Amino acid sequence: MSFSGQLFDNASPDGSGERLSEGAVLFHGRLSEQAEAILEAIRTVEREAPFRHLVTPGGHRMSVAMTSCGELGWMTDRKGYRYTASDPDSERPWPPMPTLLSDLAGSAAEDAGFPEYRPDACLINRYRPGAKLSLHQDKDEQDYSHPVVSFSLGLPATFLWGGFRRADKPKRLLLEHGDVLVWGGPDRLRYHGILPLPEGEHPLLGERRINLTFRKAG
Ligand code: MD6
Ligand code: FE
Repeated sequence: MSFSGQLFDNASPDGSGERLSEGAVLFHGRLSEQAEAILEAIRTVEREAPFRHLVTPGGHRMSVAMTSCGELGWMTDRKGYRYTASDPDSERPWPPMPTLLSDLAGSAAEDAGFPEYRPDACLINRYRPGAKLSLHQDKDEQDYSHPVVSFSLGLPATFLWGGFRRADKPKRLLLEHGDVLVWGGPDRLRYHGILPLPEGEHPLLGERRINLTFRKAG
C-alpha cells in the first residue's frame, strides 16, 4: 500500500525512533527509566564543575547555565567558542564522563544508524523558565562526520529545527522528558535552538530542564 513505504521511511534503523530527516532520529521517552540515574551522574559532575553562565564573544551572559564532562568541555568567553581540556574556573581537567552517560549515548547513536560512536565531550545545559538558546550550528568540533546525541530531561521545551542558513525558517519540535535526539550526516550543520522555557513544575526536576549534548569534539 502506498503509505507502508512512508511508514518505513519515517522509522529509525532499529524501528524505535522517529526519523525527522535523513540524518536525524528522535526517540521519544527513551530515557524515562534511567532519568534518576542520569540525574545522579550529573550531580557527581556538578560537584566538581558547577553550572555557570558563560559569556559569548559578543559579551552577552547566556541565560542557560552550563557545565561539561569528558576529555573536552565546551566553553565560551570574550575570546570565542572552543573546547578545552580543563575547566577554566578550577583549572583542573573536566570531570570524567560517567560510563552510564557514554553508554546510553553510544547505544542511541547505534540505533539511529551511527555505530561505534565514542563521544569525548558532554555539554550539560540547565534551563530555568525564560532561559533560551538562540539559533546556532554546532561547528566547534574537528570532524563533522560524527553525530551529536542530545538527551532532554525535565520541563518540555520547543526546539527549533532549522536549515543550513540562519535565515531559513525553522520547524518547531517539542522535546520532552526522556527524549533522545541523534543527528549527524547531512543534517549535522543545521541551525537549531530552544525557545524561552515556559514556566512549569516537573515531578523530578521542578522548575528546570536539563539537556546533555554528546559530541566527538577532538
Ligand atoms: C538543547 N541542544 O536542546 C540544546 N545541538 O537544549 C542543542 O543545541 C543541540 O539538542 C546539537 C544537537 C542536538 C541538540
Ligand atoms: Fe547545538
